[in-house]
Amino acid sequence: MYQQIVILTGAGISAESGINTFRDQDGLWEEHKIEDVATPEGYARNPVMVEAFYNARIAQLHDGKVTPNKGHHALVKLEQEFNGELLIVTQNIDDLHERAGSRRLLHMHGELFKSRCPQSQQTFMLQDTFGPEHTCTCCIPAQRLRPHVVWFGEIPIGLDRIQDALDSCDLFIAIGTSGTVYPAAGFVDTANYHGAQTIEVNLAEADRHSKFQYHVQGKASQRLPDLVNHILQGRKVSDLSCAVTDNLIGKGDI
Ligand code: BJW
Repeated sequence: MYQQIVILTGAGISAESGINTFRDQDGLWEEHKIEDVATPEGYARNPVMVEAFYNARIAQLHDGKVTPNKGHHALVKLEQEFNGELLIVTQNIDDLHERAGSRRLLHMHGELFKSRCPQSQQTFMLQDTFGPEHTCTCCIPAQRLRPHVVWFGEIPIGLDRIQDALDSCDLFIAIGTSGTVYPAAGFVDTANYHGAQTIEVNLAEADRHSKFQYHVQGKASQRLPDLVNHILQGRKVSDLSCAVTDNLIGKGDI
């Protein structure tokens, strides 16, 4: 039985709820230049365009068709029924984990429904959408509120808490993330270093150079319910046979 689990989620877990990922076909980075919409420099150059990018994503989340999927719900079941420590670290800025019912959750790249004062760093719940009329109540003169998201070159949120959890976890699960963006992409190294079992759930096939010991290929919504049941039965991911293909590290091949 595991004692401490850390789960990292990425855009793939929300894909089946209708939210585009970043780097897959039709992903957000196909239509938008990263340096324009996901850097502080891009925002400084053209705040109106960046706000429009986030306002469109807010509108999508308000669309009644976007709801949490079975992957999000499986993680809620794990949180509610697992007796040990558990932390879900999400790179996603949507609120689908919360809507499903997850509470032990940390948004390391920020939250779409919050804004932040660029001077005091105080956060505010976003009432509506971003725009020049949205100013802070903490400074004189009032500052234009920016999206509460972590852009390239900025320091992610909650790294001390994440580091503590990774240092002592015995299971690390990464779900629906391409592992291209650091520091999140390096969490598996920390977990491996501390002796945790590490497993990835992804639509894509296992990468030959993957750092994960185990790989479950498939849609998060289809694979997570079984994986969660397996863990709640007190079994190790290393016991899985058909559901999990032992990855190269697990086999000692490399
Ligand atoms: C499914 C599925 C289904 C699909 N089921 N799976 C050179 C080397 C190393 C690092 C750097 C470097 N140069 C610069 C850096 C640092 C930089 C970085 O990592 N750059 C890389 C691109 C190289 N990182 C940063 O700048 C970060 N800050 C930082 O490093 O600070 C310094 C510091 C750190 C620590 C201590 C002290 C100092 C900040 C990164 C901020 C990232 N921000 C974004 C935008 C957030 C706001 C927004 O949403 O608009 O975060 S970028 C974007 O990528 C977003 C995501 O959270 C993030 C990760 O994407 P994700 O989730 O992995 O999505 P995809 O699309 O890439 O992958 C989807 C996956 O799902 C795929 O694998 C599919 O197969 C799978 N999938 N459907 C299961 N149904």
